Amino acid sequence: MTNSMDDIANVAEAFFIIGSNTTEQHPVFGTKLRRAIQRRGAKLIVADPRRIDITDLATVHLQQRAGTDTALINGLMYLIYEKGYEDKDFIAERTVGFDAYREVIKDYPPEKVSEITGVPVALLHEAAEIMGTHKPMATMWAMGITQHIKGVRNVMALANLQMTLGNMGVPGGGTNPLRGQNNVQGACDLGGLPNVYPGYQKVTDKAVQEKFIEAWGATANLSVGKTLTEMIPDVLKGKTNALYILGEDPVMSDPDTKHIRANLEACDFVLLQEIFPSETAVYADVLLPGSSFAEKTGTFTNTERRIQMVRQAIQPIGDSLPDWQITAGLAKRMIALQQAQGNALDPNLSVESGRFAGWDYANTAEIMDEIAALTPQYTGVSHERLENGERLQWPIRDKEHGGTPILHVGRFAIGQGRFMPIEHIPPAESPDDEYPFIMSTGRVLYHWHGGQMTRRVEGIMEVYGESLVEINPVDADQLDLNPSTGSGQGGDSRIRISSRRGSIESKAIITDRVPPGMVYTNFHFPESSANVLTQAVLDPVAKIPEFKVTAVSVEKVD
Ligand SMILES: Nc1nc2c(c(=O)[nH]1)N[C@H]1C(S)=C(S)[C@@H](COP(=O)(O)OP(=O)(O)OC[C@H]3O[C@@H](n4cnc5c(=O)[nH]c(N)nc54)[C@H](O)[C@@H]3O)O[C@H]1N2
Ligand SMILES: Nc1nc2c(c(=O)[nH]1)N[C@H]1C(S)=C(S)[C@@H](COP(=O)(O)OP(=O)(O)OC[C@H]3O[C@@H](n4cnc5c(=O)[nH]c(N)nc54)[C@H](O)[C@@H]3O)O[C@H]1N2
Ligand SMILES: [Mo]
Repeated sequence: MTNSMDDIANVAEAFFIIGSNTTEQHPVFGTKLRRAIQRRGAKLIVADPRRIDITDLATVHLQQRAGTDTALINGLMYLIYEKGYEDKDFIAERTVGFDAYREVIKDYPPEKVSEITGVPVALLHEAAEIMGTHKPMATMWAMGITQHIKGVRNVMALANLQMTLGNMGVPGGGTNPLRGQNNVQGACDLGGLPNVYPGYQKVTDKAVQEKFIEAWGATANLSVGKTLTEMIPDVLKGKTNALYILGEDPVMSDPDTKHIRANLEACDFVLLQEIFPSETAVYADVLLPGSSFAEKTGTFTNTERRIQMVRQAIQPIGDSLPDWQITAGLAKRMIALQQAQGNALDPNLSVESGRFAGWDYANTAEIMDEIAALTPQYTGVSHERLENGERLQWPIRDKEHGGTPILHVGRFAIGQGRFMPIEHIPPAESPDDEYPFIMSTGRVLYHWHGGQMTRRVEGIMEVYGESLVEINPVDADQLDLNPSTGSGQGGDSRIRISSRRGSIESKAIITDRVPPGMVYTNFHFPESSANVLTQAVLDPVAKIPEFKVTAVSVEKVD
């Protein structure tokens, strides 16, 4: 997030939530937003194909067809310019690329946008009016707009919107992706991406390479690596021979499960580091027991770039170890093995050669010192400061600096903000005669992804113990599903959902949360996981799969 949860909740005149089920999937922030709307009358615009909980509080709910967000956002900007709501000073002083972008927007008049998105013209006007007259407005999004072949385009379109309105670098504004996992922000910050070292320092940059070769005493890998969505399918292409999987359950979470299983099956060596024997564990040659968050000390970096201390509460269970100790142990053994075989790639690369290359950390505070030394955003961070209760949001320039709650104040990190001309493109699959429904996938409040953790909790299983697929009453009628028998809201109707990749069966929940023609499935239960149906088509830049749009057929199961 460019901004902080508190400045958004306290200052924004309006919120634009697009593609995020904020109250169910981000409940802490969701609660703050709910309060701001109820207590101080902040306006809310929600753009989501489903009627999620927070739409009850919305002034306007734009219920666009899944996969039409770029057209929707461009259409709103068309109207913002028509009414002269743009921030001319901001555009002139802080941005470049305006003219080419402005030309593209002229192609998105409301009638055309309404046809693509299914959103009535009057609602487009109403939303543009709120955006133009309520500043600052904070824009929030999550997987609803990124898990598409045009995920990056959607995000750029939102950046265009916020620059147009001058809502950048101010409290209550900003472009705010709501990060999903507790530490996904931290994992990205520290180099968990294939093209960067810690601190988003490019692997292809010569000066950066030298910095890390020097610090780690190691021969650095100088080329861009592969993303998760490329590594596993590369097994069957003969380009991946071994996988070290750490805290991921790809059999549940990657698109096109059948294909994932075939790749894992064919892989020469699969090493899995887990806290539970997951669905992926059956393919593991070796299973290493990691300790869970409660058994170790370290930090998580949350969605607003805040680095937070997490302290060990209990001793590691059984033979498990904190993940960093397992990884360090593996690294040391591999270095020793290379040396024994006379293959050390670099004379400095030895267990004795010093802390960084030797992996000889005494504790996670020492790891944080190394992070601070090498990662520009984390320069001022130490466990000591966090233990003293300092609330630090990166960038933290030095040991005295108090952190940065809002990014891009006065100027963008890259200098001038760049408008990008973004055209709408359709999703990879659209409904047709054979597969007439759009399936979208995501989460429910009660479960976490593949469900390894939440399906082990009795209380949760009592409330939500099996997969439920949302289907509209109009479609339920046509399929002759019976809402009145059985226990749940969908009665005991079972449906079979099929795509070009496979088929699952699930109980149906009949609800107008989804519009006619759309079903909503989750991937929390192995026996009816959405990913049996999804397709491994990727955004060309981010390589994120199109989890949010799949063409499917739906039948009643007797
Ligand atoms: N309880 C719980 N909370 C979680 C998680 C969990 O597993 N369980 N996972 C965490 C993680 S890692 C993540 S990434 C986040 C995800 O958080 P979110 O992205 O907020 O959640 P999703 O369920 O993926 O669905 C996003 C929303 O996108 C909408 N949507 C579907 N298709 C489209 C479309 O084409 N356009 C638009 N605009 N919207 C669309 C859906 O209706 C849904 O409301 O949640 C985090 N929080
Ligand atoms: N169809 C569809 N698929 C999706 C999505 C979607 O919206 N739709 N969303 C995608 C998104 S945004 C995400 S983030 C992914 C999530 O995909 P995954 O990360 O594969 O899902 P999780 O179930 O969270 O898997 C994490 C595993 O880590 C283990 N674990 C937990 N704590 C620890 C620990 O401290 N150490 C170790 N070693 N292991 C631990 C858990 O037991 C669990 O099995 O799913 C993606 N897949
Ligand atoms: Mo996620």
